[in-house]
Amino acid sequence: MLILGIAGGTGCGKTTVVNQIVAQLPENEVGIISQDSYYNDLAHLTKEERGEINFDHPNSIDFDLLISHLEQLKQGKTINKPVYSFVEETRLEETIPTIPRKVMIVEGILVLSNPQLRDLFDIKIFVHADSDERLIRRLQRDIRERGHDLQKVLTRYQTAVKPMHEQFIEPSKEFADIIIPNNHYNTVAVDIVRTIINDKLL
Ligand code: UZR
Ligand code: MG
Repeated sequence: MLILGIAGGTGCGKTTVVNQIVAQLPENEVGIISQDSYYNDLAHLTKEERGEINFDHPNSIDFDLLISHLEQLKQGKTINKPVYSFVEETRLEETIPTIPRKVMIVEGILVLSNPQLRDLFDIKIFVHADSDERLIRRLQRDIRERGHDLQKVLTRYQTAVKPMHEQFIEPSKEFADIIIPNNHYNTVAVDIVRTIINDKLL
């Protein structure tokens, strides 16, 4: 199994990069695990209480579960991946059975910040986009897809997203093997990563 870790700040284009890499590979050879699925279970809190949570701090992620799932996949076992709802801001009851694939991609803002998780990656990638570019993308996405309003997105950006980015995400860049410049969609970089994967698959 080849495990890729893909990190980068909110709105840097991680999801797009992952989708582009995957699109060119044989469907049954790749699996994707998103850090977003592993937010702590907050079912015991009210919606108001959940609104107070700092979702950009490493403590908001169940890294133990993510690491144990990855280890099980490495051993050839199927895992039950949790499902997180961004609208409800909590983990749902259902899980998704996820089988091990030759290539597993783990993506999320903080996946290079956790030493134990980082150790499981064969290739570590950091996707870079400037913060103004990322804020624009974040605004568009959260309003369109995650049911937030302009004021909520901006307040969260100032109080949590930006400070946590500076404290935990940006410093994790130094652990990357490859840094992808992604202010504009970067086809060449995606081709390079895909070539590396194909090379390892053979
Ligand atoms: P990406 N996030 C939410 O907006 N709502 C939640 O319920 C849980 C997380 C955000 C989180 C982080 N921060 O910045 C972002 N907040 O999802 C990470 N607030 O996702 O890498 O796709 O931007
Ligand atoms: Mg994403």
